[in-house]
Amino acid sequence: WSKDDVTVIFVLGGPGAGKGTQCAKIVTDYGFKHLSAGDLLREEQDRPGSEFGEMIKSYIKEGTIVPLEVTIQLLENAMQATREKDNKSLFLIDGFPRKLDQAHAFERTVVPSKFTLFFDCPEDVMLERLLNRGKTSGRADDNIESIKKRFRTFVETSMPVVNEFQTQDRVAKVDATKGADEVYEDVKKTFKEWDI
Ligand code: UP5
Ligand code: MG
Repeated sequence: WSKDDVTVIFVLGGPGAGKGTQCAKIVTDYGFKHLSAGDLLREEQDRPGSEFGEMIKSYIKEGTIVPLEVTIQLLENAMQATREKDNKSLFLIDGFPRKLDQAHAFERTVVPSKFTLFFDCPEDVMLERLLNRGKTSGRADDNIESIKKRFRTFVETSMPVVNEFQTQDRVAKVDATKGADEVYEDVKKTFKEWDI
């Protein structure tokens, strides 16, 4: 497939900012395919026979970033499968890129993103959401120790990605502290501004 007929929007924001929640809403209204890098990594971790299972597990628990080759390959495979099956060319890439090397590699070797939808949320709000979700999510990283590590990685490793895109005027920032429906109203406004 040609890069020219693919639209990619990166969806970034801290752990628990509401990326997955908002992506689900966008999908129902705009016909995007939602690809969560975290979900793809968790699937790969649980896939019998995966050579990366143990490695992914430890990175996720420690809240650190899995080496880019693995994540980019999973994303590319999922994009390819979507193209073949659904003939879709609009992708929301959720929770990626969260390190500068990933951002550069993806935009060079796969396709440049149109812009980044960034959900801005303070840590106290994210913490409350994650602890609450942790009661039922079964996610190995929804506990206080892992959450603190995820916050730290976000600030030190992932915010530089947002800041770099910002210098290129390719970030749309949305306040993620309000209720999910109110946040989504702002997402819709943003999409209009970006001709989506
Ligand atoms: N909620 C959502 N919106 C709300 C709102 N407006 N008001 C009140 N409550 C709201 O939401 C989290 C919780 O908050 C839910 O209970 C929801 O109902 C509620 P969710 O939409 O799930 O937030 P999200 O931002 O998607 O949070 P998530 O925990 O998925 O974010 P992370 O970025 O931490 O997780 P992800 O799955 O992307 O990554 C996990 C790990 O995978 C990373 O830590 C890393 O180790 C690894 N990873 C990589 O190594 N490389 C990658 O490229 C990607 C991931
Ligand atoms: Mg998520």
